[in-house]
Amino acid sequence: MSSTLLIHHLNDSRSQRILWLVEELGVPYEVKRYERGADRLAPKELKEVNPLGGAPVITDGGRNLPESGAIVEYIISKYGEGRAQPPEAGMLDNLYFTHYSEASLMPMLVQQLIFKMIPAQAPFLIRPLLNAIFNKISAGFIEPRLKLHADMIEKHLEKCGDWIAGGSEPTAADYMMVFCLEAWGNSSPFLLGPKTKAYVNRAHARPAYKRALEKGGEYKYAGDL
Ligand SMILES: N[C@@H](CCC(=O)N[C@@H](CS)C(=O)NCC(=O)O)C(=O)O
Repeated sequence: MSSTLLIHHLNDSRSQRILWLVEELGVPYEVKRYERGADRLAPKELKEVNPLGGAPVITDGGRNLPESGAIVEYIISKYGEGRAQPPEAGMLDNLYFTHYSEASLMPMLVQQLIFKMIPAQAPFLIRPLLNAIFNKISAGFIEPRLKLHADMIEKHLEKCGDWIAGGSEPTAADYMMVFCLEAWGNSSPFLLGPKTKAYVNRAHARPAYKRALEKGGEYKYAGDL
């Protein structure tokens, strides 16, 4: 059994968070790459390390750990050597945004994506009807809520400085939030404010982020906003 941290990485996915983190921290690691199928789902081999079949997963000390938030917290606490820690004044922001990213924001973004996918995948003849229905639901239900999220994030970024917890380097909250904002920016950037876009681009400019892209291969959310 290898004693090196192993990152199970799926293209165009949340596992890019983990590659960015380990590159920032300088943690030795290996990558096992998985490719999405034509249906955009993960290949069945990922089920060997995660019964739910999704990425990311890490293998460390003979144990598999899925769930990106858990992985980010685990790696920072086990391998961080004091790095990626928020200043005391930013502890609550770090905690809040680390969990908000997957618990509140991603479900809204996934819902929006599904509402776009349903008409696109429907039989040609009923597509216009479904488009009209789902666009109406989206405009009335999802977009006003996403606007609340976008405004809250923008307001926070107006006051926190470069990184969410107010320190001089990214913390768990940033590793978690940047992926959400990249995915959001890729599908409907118009709601995102200027500070939010600059924040994502700041992450993209970091040498460790660029090294992570080289290690991970295809990642369709890497474009600046
Ligand atoms: N909350 C989980 C979500 C995991 C997840 O949905 N991963 C996506 C990639 S971004 C995935 O593996 N999708 C392909 C599939 O489920 O087949 C996490 O943060 O790790």
